[in-house]
Amino acid sequence: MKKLENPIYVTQPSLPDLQEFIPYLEQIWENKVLTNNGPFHQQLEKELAEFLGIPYISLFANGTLALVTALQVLRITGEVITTPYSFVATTHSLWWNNIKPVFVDIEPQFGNLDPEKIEAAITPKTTAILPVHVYGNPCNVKRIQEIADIYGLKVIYDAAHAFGVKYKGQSIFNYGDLSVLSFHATKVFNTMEGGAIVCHDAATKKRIDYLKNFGFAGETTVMAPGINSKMNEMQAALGLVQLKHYHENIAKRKVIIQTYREQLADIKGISFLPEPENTDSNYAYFPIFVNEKNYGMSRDQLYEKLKQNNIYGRRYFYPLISEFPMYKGLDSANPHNLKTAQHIADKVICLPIYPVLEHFQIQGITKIITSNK
Ligand code: T4K
Repeated sequence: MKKLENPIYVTQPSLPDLQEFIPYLEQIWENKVLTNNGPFHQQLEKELAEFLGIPYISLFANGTLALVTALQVLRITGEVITTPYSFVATTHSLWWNNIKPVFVDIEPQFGNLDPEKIEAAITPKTTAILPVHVYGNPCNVKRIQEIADIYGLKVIYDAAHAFGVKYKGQSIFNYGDLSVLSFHATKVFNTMEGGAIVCHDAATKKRIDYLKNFGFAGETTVMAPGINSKMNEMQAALGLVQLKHYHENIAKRKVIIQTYREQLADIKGISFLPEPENTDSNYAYFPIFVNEKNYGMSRDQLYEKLKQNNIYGRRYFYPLISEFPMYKGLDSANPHNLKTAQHIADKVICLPIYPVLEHFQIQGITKIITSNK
């Protein structure tokens, strides 16, 4: 087996051949439109809507600003029910809107918000639910919508991990009132930094576009204190090229995950998530869960051992967001309220996964995990 000489990180951004990107750059230099709904921006919105099978999409500079804006689009206030098992940006978007996060525990199968625990957390101040399709695995969208309908709540999905995912034959972004995407370097589809909001009607799309451009609704009309969160032309151009390679990249990811699943299948104390039903996955992440008693080594010991061998997995999502100082004081951050989330967060390591990860590298990673002494 070839030695793992170079560090292997949890991910490596996919980039097209530079030569493929140069003509786009030349065009930007030629026409001098760098941002503000330029031609590549318009083209990428059009191509993404077709590619994903969604009615309307609005591009953003990054996923966090898209989340912050999505809450403003629907005028969300008061309290929002959300998950502690996510990247911190999910809850920060509430903080930036002066909204109180109310953490609800996750379900043990996929680590998504547990719909059966939502109702108990609803108060007269609750206006919305902000679940996350963690690792790109669909939330229980049907049950969440039922609860939202009964209580008159909006649903905004943090779909940062879920680019390209289909559930029951259609884009996962077609569920809920809005879905928020991230095109960060570490995502399956990247524009270096980038993001988007998916919505279902033209009027909402218009409002989103105003809000991401300072609130301008015309040369001299400002309809709200919007922000500047526009995607620029370089990002949009990169997105157009990336899209051409999306399917081949996902196919490679699929093979890598199949290999991990096969090679780690019978390791006592190591488990992983099942394949979600009725879902076309994007194979974005490969989390494993370490049961210290059965495996004979703690999650952190394995994490360190991998690092000593030049393998840099990540503990997504540890610590829970509810453990960070700015949220820890909330009633809903009480660990007794979040037992499943804590349990999963204490066991998880996301293993490296990216299209050019080579077979010998996967074997090297799994060999370290299987020889746990
Ligand atoms: N909601 C959810 C559920 C999210 O997961 C995220 C972002 C957001 C919202 C917010 O979306 P954005 O505003 O980011 O669009 C990373 C990403 O920075 C973050 O985008 C992502 N989630 C999160 C899950 O992971 P870190 O702190 O782990 O990133 P970093 O820089 O340590 O990168 C991980 C590894 O990737 C590095 O060790 C090496 C490799 N890498 C990374 C970058 C940035 C590269 O090889 N090249 C690169 O350019 O947060």
